[in-house]
Amino acid sequence: MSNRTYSAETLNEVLASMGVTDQTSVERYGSGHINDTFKVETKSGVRYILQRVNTDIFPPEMLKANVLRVTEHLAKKGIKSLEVKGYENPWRLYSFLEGYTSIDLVTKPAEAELVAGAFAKFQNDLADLPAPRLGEIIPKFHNTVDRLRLLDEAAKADVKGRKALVAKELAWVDQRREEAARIVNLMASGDIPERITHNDTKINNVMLAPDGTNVVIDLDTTMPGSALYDFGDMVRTSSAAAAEDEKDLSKVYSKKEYFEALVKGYLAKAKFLNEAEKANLAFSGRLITMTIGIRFLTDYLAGDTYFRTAYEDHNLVRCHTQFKMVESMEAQAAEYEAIVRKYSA
Ligand code: ADP
Ligand code: GN1
Ligand code: MG
Repeated sequence: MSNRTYSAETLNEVLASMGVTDQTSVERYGSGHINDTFKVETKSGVRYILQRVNTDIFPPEMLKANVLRVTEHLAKKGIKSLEVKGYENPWRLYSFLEGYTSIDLVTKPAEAELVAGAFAKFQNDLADLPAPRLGEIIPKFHNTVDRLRLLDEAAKADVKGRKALVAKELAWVDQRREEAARIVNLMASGDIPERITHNDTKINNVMLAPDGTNVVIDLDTTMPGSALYDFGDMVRTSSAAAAEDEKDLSKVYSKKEYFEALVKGYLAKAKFLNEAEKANLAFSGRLITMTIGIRFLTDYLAGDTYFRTAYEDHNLVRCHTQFKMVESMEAQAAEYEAIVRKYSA
């Protein structure tokens, strides 16, 4: 996705429509791949996060309804969450979470434990959200079978003539197709229940404060899903030894001590998990990491229309890191399963 630019006039008009007129600066912020995020400073010292939702990806009205329901539910329970100050589609304004920071990479096991606990608590806090069912913002979001279908379509269409460049990557995927349906099938059979899940449990979607408190942000994909999707994406991002777009693959692997901290932090708070969910925790890390890698590869083949990229091969670089992470998890599968058993006992 190309970076959209907005004139100062547009940004000022948007802010005025949400009651903010004393801004001193409005600057691009964060490292998300989808929305356009800005930090707003004002004369009074009050700060905001202004976001333009990517409407090519999100159905804006459903998204607004979901975000308002989730934030209001959490607020009612006295749980600190994003505070919506204005929402005029496709723009919205949040209070800036003062004193909190987000990180892109775990550097100590305690951070992984904290993040896993934060997402477990988030799932628990939303378990009693009154009916109706939350809108399914992006259907089949983590459905690996469907992601494979989309990869096959993109390879067939080959709009950028890049298929020949990724023969090795496509063969890598082919060797792993068999396991793609496992979670989808367990959900269809009812062995794994549908829950309200976050679905984008990247480490930078938890804001951390020095006193150990945290706030789960980026609620755009909070919708019905599987707890395993959330845990799997935590393993992808919070057990990683290097950034999602690290080019030196010798630096990319899944760190066992971070994985253990994730399991410990998650199981300490996710008391609601059933046996089938627990039995697939380690597997979910491999599956979701492969799935996100498939999505990067698909976007590379499709001409980089979905994820924001900073250079020509960015999506392919991201695909390589994901596949390397999967290989690392595969190599440690027996140890990872043993860790899950240790904390499930
Ligand atoms: P994206 O969907 O593009 O990932 P996010 O909602 O995660 O967008 O926001 C991007 C980044 O902006 C976050 O990782 C975080 O660092 C920062 N951010 C988002 N909301 C807030 C907030 N309310 N207060 C402070 N920082 C925020
Ligand atoms: C996107 O918006 P952001 O950067 O938090 C994507 C996730 C991917 C992630 C990969 C709506 O998340 O699914 O896992 O990039 N979000 C959407 O870094 O597709
Ligand atoms: Mg984000």
